[in-house]
Amino acid sequence: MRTYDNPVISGFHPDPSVCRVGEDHYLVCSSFEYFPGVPIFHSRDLVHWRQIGNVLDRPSQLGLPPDAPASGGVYAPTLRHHDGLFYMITTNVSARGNFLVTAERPEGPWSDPVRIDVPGIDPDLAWDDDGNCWCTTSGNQVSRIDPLTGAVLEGPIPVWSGTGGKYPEAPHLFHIGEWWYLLMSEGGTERAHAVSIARARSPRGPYEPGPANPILTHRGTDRPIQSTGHADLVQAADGTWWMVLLGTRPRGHTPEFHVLGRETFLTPVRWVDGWPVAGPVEERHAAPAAWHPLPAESSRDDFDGAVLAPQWISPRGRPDGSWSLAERPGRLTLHATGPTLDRPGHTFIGRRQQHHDCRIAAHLDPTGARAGLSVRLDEAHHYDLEVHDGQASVIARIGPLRRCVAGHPVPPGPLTLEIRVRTADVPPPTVTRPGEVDRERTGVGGHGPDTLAFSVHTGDERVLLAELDGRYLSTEVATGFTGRVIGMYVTEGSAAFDWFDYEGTA
Ligand code: 6LW
Repeated sequence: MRTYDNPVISGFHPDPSVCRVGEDHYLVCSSFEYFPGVPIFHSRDLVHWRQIGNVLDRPSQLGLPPDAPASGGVYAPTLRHHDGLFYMITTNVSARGNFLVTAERPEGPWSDPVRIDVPGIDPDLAWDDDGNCWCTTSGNQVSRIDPLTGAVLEGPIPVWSGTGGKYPEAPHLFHIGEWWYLLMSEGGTERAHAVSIARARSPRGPYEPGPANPILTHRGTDRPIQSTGHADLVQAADGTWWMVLLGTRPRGHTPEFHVLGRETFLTPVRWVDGWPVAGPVEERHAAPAAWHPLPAESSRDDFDGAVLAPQWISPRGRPDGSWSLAERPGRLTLHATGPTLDRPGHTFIGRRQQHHDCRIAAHLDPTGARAGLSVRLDEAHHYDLEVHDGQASVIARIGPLRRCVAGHPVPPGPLTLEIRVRTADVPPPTVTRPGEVDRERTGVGGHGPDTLAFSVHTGDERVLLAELDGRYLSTEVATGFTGRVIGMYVTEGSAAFDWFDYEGTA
């Protein structure tokens, strides 16, 4: 039997919403304070996904204030296709509230935003047979809107409060046969997260709760996938039904830490007596019929293209003048815009950490700059491997504490920086010449979820500067809705990155 492994989109990719057009599926996720916003993926089989762009790729569409807090910005989106047009509706909690954009092609270009003045977050769109557009938001409030002008024509009508869990949210309304099904989540996005359902003959209600709510939850279990919820439904071209949802994979000693953010999982759905039944979500399931593997993508970006690949993101924006692929062709040149990674406004271009075990390396010319690689949860939680003035340093920022934990002289000119992330039970790497690693001081060897090892290559030599406990770059410590992002930065002068390599192991 052919199987697939969960998550189907790993790393910080929460709040998935999916739609199908013919044989093609498209999926979007939340992006919070990062630019560009709302990554969009394509798949033929719901298992293998390729990012084809970002829906909100113009600063004017995104409207992120420069001081938007971490985990502010763009919350859960819904993606739908209706009458030849793609619709993506979401909430910018830091600026404009609920809005939608449309496109003829999922790759874009997407329109300018149309504001929808409905209360709540997690907006959903559904159409009835008369062409009315129904927008449902958290608290399960249903409004009839004009999606082209944003006018609210009726409502909001509060239709169902769920089964009693906190935060009834993530509603999605589906017209299936004679029924309108309201799929929603409750219990909060943490370990008690659950998916429940109700149905009615009309979007306005009255709604009858499902007989087996919650229809999916992992609360109180020792399953490796936790916090399952915020789900969306899709029917594949062969008639089978599937659910995409978010979940986490905590690691380490109690209370356990998740470091990759909330990820996107896929699970089959059965219909029993007119109600969908889903879960539990396994690490491995029988695959959908339309098996369609993708060609392997290179893990290395040589910065040879004219545009940045869609996985590269920056906190709050990427101002013109702060970066260039043209200035030194074949290199990504970064110019400092802020003096510290500890506050918004700095120059950082990174990608999501998508594997518990991975190796990240970058080759840069730091001459005259203060630049390096950083693993970040937010401005108050990051580990940096930095080069400045003939010295490579490892800096840990954990909440209010900032400390340089290691330093090593480096010769002038280009060099390679390397970060290895390993789940905690994997033995440390062997190095050509160990630097000074003070395990007591850095906390490695405890019960954290993983270990981050920071090295610098000069010529043939690799010098390990420090190993740090990964728990301080987890959501349980930092709080919030995002996950680890690893990237290149400069906080003084300008630095040119020749390549960036991300290699994940299962
Ligand atoms: C999102 C809410 C949730 O808006 O977390 O897990 C919030 N669900 O539905 C942020 O992702």
